[in-house]
Amino acid sequence: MDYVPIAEARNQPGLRLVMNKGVPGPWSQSAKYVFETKSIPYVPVAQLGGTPNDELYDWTGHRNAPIAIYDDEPPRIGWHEIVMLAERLAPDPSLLPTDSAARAEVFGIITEIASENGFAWQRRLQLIEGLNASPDKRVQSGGATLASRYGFSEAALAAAADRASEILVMLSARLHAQQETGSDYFVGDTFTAADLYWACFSQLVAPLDASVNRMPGLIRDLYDIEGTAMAAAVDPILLAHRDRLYEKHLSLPLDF
Ligand SMILES: N[C@@H](CCC(=O)N[C@@H](CS)C(=O)NCC(=O)O)C(=O)O
Repeated sequence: MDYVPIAEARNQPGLRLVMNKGVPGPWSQSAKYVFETKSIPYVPVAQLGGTPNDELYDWTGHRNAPIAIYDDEPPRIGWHEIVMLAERLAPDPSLLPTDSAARAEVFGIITEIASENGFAWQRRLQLIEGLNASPDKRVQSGGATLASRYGFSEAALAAAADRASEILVMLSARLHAQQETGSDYFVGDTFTAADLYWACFSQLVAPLDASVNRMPGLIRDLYDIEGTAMAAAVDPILLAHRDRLYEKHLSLPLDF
């Protein structure tokens, strides 16, 4: 990704998208694909995980990613507001069903995957534990920063595997039920934001192969759950769905 320096990006009109640099952070990757799917051009800007990002804070009031800044509108940081911005800028192709009940299902699914205390939140608590255990002081310091930003505690960590597994089981049950009705997608029979978010967040249990995902080895090892108690919750249908989504709807290799 050819990131544009903050000083340059902040004076430009149009869409600027701040993303985690150097790792396929799933919130950032999802935001990237949301805009890409709709062919909305953006200026890519880098956020460095686990660091203060003071220049970013000075511009947007935020230190993490993603952040979508459109013209002189307020920065958008949550997945929902980012999806809604994209839907406004380019309604076609829509990533949301036209039917309200189906839309509620899409939002509910992404909430379970990506919102506070959802699947990825739990996985991040586990990743932070891994970073804290590193002998490398810089890695440890990054872990400490993330711990303070994202609600790390021993009690939260202790509950993380069960909470994350429960959500994975819900997602796979849903895919099985959909398949029985003849659909290859989470909601209805078209590609929606729920599929897009799952594809990106699935990396947190099964990162894509190094041939299409050149992520740092340390983070890859932390993302990978093979051999852990959570592995049983990853029904093969979840990964088959993800693979199909990248094949049909999302560009590879991953770019970060
Ligand atoms: N605000 C986003 C979530 C953003 C988020 O959790 N970002 C994390 C992804 S791991 C991040 O940038 N972490 C690196 C850091 O805080 O330095 C949303 O609610 O959709």
